[in-house]
Amino acid sequence: ARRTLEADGVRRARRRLTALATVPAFRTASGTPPTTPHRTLYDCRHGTDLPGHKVRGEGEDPTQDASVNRAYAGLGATFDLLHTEYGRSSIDGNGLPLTGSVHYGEKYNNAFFDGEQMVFGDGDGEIFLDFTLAVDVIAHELAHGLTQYTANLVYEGQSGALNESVSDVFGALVKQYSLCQNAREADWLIGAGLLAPRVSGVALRSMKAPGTAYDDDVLGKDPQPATMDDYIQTDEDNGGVHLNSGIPNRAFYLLATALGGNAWERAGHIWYDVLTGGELAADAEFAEFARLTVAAAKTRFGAGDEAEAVVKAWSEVGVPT
Ligand code: ASN
Ligand code: ZN
Repeated sequence: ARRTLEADGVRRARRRLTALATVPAFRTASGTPPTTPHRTLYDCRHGTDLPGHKVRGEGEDPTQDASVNRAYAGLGATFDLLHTEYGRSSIDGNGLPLTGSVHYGEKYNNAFFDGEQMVFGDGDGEIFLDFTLAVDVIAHELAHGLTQYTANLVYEGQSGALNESVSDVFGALVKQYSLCQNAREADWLIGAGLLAPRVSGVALRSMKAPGTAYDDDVLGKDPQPATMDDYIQTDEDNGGVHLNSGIPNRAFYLLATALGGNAWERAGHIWYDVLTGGELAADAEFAEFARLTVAAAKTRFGAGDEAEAVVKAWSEVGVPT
């Protein structure tokens, strides 16, 4: 049987997200949201108690632990894109402190956001390596927090696949932003460098060509569909949220590369506007999200190239607008 990236702990954690509203916001003395991040990193020392032992606070020097420093930098890069490009202070828009824990569990083959913080496993070294190695994976987990505070997409079926896809989109944008890569230079891979050397593959997922990221004896073949024709109906993985996300992922890739330039500028803005605009239902299906991206493109850029390119991108993956 194929290994699944879904972890029971993640599913449990996702169910207690209602507690989020009680997380206190961090404010500056003046009452305005901060323009710099407030990061705290913890080391689980291979246990599963969260958050673990505090190892690096905001503004503190790098530690001896590369996982800690990579997570610290990845959280910073995500804060930076949100703030600089979208004018948002942290994932809640109000300077929420960012917490990450590394070395979670023994050879833990995943990373997740538990409703309050990011958690990163070391990987088992056979299939996956340390999950802090990929900045897009760090940003992916943090973007689950962004979604939680905004559209709050239900983690099931099509809305769950949109939730996953939004995390991949912001993961890719943070990676491109931190590498200064435009849409046509980027590889559009999620988690490149995370697969152990013995695995035949290049990444966890490909937004450009979903279904082609790996093909391996142990891991199986990348199961993601790239169009609605291949949409997967399944009871596993909350209705295939990590599978069907390939469809909106590819729509974003098609839009960003058709427009050219930096993906976080026009394509990213359109997606950000839909996610945060208040019109997207928590249980939205692909078609509703798609329709709202067309409307957002027109609102932000007028009825020109952008809106037309949005319609074309969704149409290529079989989603009506
Ligand atoms: N890394 C996965 C994610 O963020 C964890 C999960 O939900 N299975 O989607
Ligand atoms: Zn995810």
